[in-house]
This record gives sequence, structure tokens and C-alpha cells, in this order.
Amino acid sequence: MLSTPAVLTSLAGRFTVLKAPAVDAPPAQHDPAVASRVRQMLLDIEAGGMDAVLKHAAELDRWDGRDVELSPAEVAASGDALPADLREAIELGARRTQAFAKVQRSHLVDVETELEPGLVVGHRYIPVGRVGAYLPAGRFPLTASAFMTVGVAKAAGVGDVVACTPPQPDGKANPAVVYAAHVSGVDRVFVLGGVQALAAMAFGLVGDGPVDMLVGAGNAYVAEAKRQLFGRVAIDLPAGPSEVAVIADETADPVLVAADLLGQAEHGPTSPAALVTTSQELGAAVVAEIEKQLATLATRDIAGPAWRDFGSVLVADDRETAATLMDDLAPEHLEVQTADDDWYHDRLRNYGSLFIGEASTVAYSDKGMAGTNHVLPTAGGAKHSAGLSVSRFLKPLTYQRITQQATPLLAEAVQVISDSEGMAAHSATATLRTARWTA
Ligand code: HSO
Ligand code: ZN
Repeated sequence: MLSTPAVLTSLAGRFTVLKAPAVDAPPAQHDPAVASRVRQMLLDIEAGGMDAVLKHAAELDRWDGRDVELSPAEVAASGDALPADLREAIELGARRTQAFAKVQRSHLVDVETELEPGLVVGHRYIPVGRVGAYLPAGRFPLTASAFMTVGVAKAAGVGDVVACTPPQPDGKANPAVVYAAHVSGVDRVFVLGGVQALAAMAFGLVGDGPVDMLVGAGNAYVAEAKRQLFGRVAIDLPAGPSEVAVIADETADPVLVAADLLGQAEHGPTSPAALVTTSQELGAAVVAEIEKQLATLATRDIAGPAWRDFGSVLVADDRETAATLMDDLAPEHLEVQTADDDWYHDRLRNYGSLFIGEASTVAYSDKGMAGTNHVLPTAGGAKHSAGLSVSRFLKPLTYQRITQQATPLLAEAVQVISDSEGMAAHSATATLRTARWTA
């Protein structure tokens, strides 16, 4: 997760590498073996329908013949078995995530303007009709994913949101995940995992018809299935391993910085974590502190290799260099813990979500308590895209209302351009109107 050569060259002499990743580049996201297996499964399911879905579910998810759909009563009761504090935390996260999404929604306003007399144009935000959310429940269930996908889709006004979540070893769905979907307003829940779940939603084999959009994180097969189904359906983002980066200066607390770097490194052994600091001392203190914290961290077998292989610490000469390095990295999550937090907020251009000040930490957003979405661009995607938000579920559909009197404003120029292109039928639509409504 070090910077690209062009940026490194342009900044030569303005930073030093205190810790480099042991591995050069993260494994390619696009594995041809995964891609061809997913292609085969999608073709098989498209041809074979629900029978094929269930065949794959039996093979891959130990499906045992039970109904894959949870009844509304089962969904509603999913919280009953949960400890009260977990239930309350889930309710809080769902509420807060939807509250922010609704504020964002209220700022997406329909527009109508009369550009010139008789030429009225506008756009209306119309929600996507049907959304399918994949709610992972593998090594880590990511309970809050339902807030980010189901809850935000509902805040956008999506009428029909179905969710699929894989069965756990006991054959049942993870109750916290189902409860999170329930309090986020999900319409129907299916206990299906992986490619077969995405295919079932995209092809309309579960729920009330094919979904228009698939959202939610998952393993490499889930990510590949979304990629292959893109076009037929919309997707949220191509998601890679979770990433974190921190900008810190000499005022930062190395204990907090180290904890926050390990906080995302725990996602998987290829999760990158980067510190860019303007203080050599702080950098060294964080490196030492990470080793100390790893020694007792329950997930050190994941976070340790991730830090060793994909962790980096760069010491920048000044804040401008630190910001340039970070903009080039374009990390999924970026924390700023400095005496110049506002300067960095103004200056930085590329990040999935920004955590300003040492009291802000990524996990607050990850678990839905900050209200912001945790489905964010990875692998430099923040250079061109933002994360999932209420706007992704809304289509700003344009329209035009034009009076007969406005015909001269448009028809003649359309005719000229169409004729120059040889598009006679286009030209005719304009000339007919000119003949009717201009004297
Ligand atoms: N960091 C992940 C989301 C998450 N982490 C949820 C833990 N729980 C992607 O932003
Ligand atoms: Zn996380």
C-alpha cells in the first residue's frame, strides 16, 4: 500500500520509509479461477432456476432441505435470542445510520428550471425499484452491514428490499444479522450464501422478481459474482480487503494510532494499514506499540501477518507531503490525528471516509454508530468514487416539458445537426414540428 512510482518520484527526498510492507503488492483481486467458477455457476443457475440454486446451496452451504425463506414471524423474532445489550446496540446503529441517510436524502432535491421561455427541464429523484442485499456471516458476521445496505436503501425510499445471508454451521442464519436487517426495514430474508444467493436475487428466483441492484460485501466469489452480474443489475462497489490509513503528527497518541491500525488489519491477512506521519518519534513509537498490542490481541494471527506483509509507516517532511502521499494512497478509511486536523480536512481529496481527530475511530462507523456508511471504495477506488450512500439508490431522472411556442429554440438546430449526420428520421421529428408550430 505504498504509493505509486510517479508520486514517489515527485516527492523524492521529502519522506522516508520507516516500515515497508514485506509483500510488494496485495494479491490480484481478479482471480481467473474464481471468475470461471462463478461464470459456470451463474450460467447453471440461470438455466436451472431454483433447483440449481438449491443444488449449489447443498454442496457449498450444507443446505438440508429446509425452506430458504425466513417467515416474517421468524425475522421479527430473530432478536429474542440475543442479549439485551446487543439488541439495543443493533437498534441504535440502525436508527443512527438511517437518520444520517434521511438527512442526506433531504438534501437531494428535485430540480425544475425554465432554461428559456417555454423550455422547462428538470430532474426527479426516483428510488430503484427492488434491491438485493447480501449480508455476509463468515469468519466475522459484520452485523452492521444490514444498516448500510438494507437501512440506507429503505431511507432512499426503495419499496422492496430482499436480503440473503448464508447459513452458519448449524444451518441457521446468524440471528444478529437477521435482527439488524429486520430493524433496518428488510422486506424478505432468505438463508442463502455466496454466488447462489446473488444469482437467485438477480434472476428473480427468490422474492417478488429480479432485483435491480445488488449491494453488500462478501468473499472473493461474492465480489466476482457482483462484478459479472453488473450491467444486468447495478452494484454498490467492487470491494477488496478493508484498509486503514492514519495521518498523525507529534501530538498524536501512539497507543490510539496503533490500535486503530490494527483495528482494520484484523479483517484479513491482506488488509493494508498505513501510517503517514510528520514525526519520526511518533512513527517509531507506533511501530513499537503495534508489536506490544499484537502480543495480546485475540486476532493477532490475522492482524499480525496483515501488518507485517501490508503495513507501512512513512515519515513525511511536512504536512503538504503527508497529504500528497495520502491522496495518492486514496485509502478506504483515513484517520487524521494532528494539531492541523482542519487543514487536512480542507486539503485531502481522496478517501472513502474521513475520521477527524483522535476521538473518531473507524470502528465507530464500521458498527453503524457514527451514522456514516461503511461500504466504501478500496484499492485506490476513492480516487474516482465515493462509498455507498442514499444517493446510490436514487436515480436523478431528467425530463423536459416544451411548449409549441418554444419550437424555434430547438427544432432548427436539431434539424441542422441531424442532417449533417445523415440522420433523416431524427431530422424529420424536428421539421414536422417546425412546419406545425412556426409561422
Ligand atoms: N471495515 C469494514 C466494515 C466493518 N468492519 C464492519 C467491521 N465491521 C468495511 O468498511
Ligand atoms: Zn472494519
